[in-house]
Amino acid sequence: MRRRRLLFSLLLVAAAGMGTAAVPPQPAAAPAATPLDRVVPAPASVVPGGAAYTLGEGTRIRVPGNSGEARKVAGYLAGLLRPATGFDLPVTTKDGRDGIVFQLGGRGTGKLGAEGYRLTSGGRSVTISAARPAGLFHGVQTLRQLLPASAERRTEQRGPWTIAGGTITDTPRYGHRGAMLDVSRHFFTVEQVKRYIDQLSLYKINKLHLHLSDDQGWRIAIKSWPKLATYGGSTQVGGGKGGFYTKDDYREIIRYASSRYLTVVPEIDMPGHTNAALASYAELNCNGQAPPLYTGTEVGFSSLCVPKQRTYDFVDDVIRELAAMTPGRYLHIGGDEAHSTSHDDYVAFMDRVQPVVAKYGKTAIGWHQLTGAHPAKGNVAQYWGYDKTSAAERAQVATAAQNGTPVILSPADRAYLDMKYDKNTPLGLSWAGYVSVQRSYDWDPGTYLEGAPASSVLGVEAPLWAETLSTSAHIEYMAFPRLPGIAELGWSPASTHDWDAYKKRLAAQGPRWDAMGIGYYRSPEVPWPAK
Ligand code: TNX
Repeated sequence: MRRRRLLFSLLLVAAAGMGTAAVPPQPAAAPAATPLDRVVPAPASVVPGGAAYTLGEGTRIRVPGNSGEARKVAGYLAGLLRPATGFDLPVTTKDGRDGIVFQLGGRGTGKLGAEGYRLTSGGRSVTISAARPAGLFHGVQTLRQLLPASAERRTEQRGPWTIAGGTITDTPRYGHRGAMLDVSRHFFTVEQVKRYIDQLSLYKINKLHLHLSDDQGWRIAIKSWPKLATYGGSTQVGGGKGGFYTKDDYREIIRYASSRYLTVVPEIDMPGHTNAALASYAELNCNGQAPPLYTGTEVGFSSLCVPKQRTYDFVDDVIRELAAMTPGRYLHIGGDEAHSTSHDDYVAFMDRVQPVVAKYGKTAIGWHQLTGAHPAKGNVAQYWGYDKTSAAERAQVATAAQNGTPVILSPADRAYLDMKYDKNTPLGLSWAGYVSVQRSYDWDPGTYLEGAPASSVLGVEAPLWAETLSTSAHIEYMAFPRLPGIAELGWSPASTHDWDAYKKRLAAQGPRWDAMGIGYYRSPEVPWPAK
């Protein structure tokens, strides 16, 4: 690093000679450190106080003990902070009381569970303790937000890199904090998915649901039915060239997600939303004729052929191959908007498909229409109703929840990131109404679905459907600033819920997104600092 410092000074001299500043002028007084509670999602407990800690040229990241995983998280943190600070930030297994200290296991960490952490900052060190590596990782996300936003830039910035003194003790409200990306309506590359994964992990999201098949495209290679991907994946909404993930691509997404402590939940939507599959194999159609590929945005016109045995050969092969590639416990089988499948056929289909998921060792998640069939024990319903969803339909989901079906909440008029913010939003849809930032944040997952016991709620998920979205910039404009609100509903205790306080914490994220190159929607509901 010394060499880089020297180079940096030379550049400064050179720049001074040209009459331009290489770095912004130093503010008269260093800005106050970020208060410990200005974090999204809100931590469960914050006790501020004591001296602040400032990172310096000699700061080390200490990972005593021999956990390779903890060392990886430390290396990840060093990689995040080196560019802006210009510090070496070596990761060492040497014990010591100064620097950034990771403590895995040990005294007092038992209560932190699988994902919780404690962050203690003061004087000569900031310590992150956790029972499990996921907790260290989430603690790192908090640490990032306590540093100045410029820490997120990829070029050297001026400090100071000060973290306020005190202790945060933090564990999640729910174990399931998801985001869904629709890669079917428009295909997103592995690189684009990784970029979104990095953004999700900032807010402690721990599930990435990939909507891998729909009418417009089949996006995952299946060896026993190769044309699903090569033909069924060859287009997208609007008629672009589409694409699909090879098995290696898919494994790379899973590897990357798990390095950010997210589990991938793959979805094959059935029996509706299957035009891409039906177009690829004539034998899957009741009339034996393959329809053309589809590039529009209508829903509800396609169905697998429920009475045909070949359908179940297909389902078995797809689920077997997908299960073999997927380390997580869940496979999502869709089941929404099967408007071209009769009710009896729908029930018969779900009765045959759920045991296949179980046979390959997985738990099925279905969109909440699954509760109109016979959800198998342990299988999960994902509620995506909205304010116009009938009382009967809500009651059907609530009754299933009372009878033991766990529920993930994705109410479309709250959690759907593809809904327009208001009438002027250039992207997105509005069938569930406009979803402002406040509306997406201001609800309680514990009491939202009347009649569903609070204990049936596994957590929340923010789906992002991609009929109108085809670039990372589109994803980011719709996800930010609403995604952090859904993440907070999943992580933070209900007692922290307060829109007026939340919008100020959210506003402080704006400069971070600017530093990261995330083009968010500057909603007038949020008091963003001036740019
Ligand atoms: C409904 S939500 C759908 C999707 C659409 C989405 C658009 C759900 C389970 N089905 O097919 O993409 O609306 O907002």
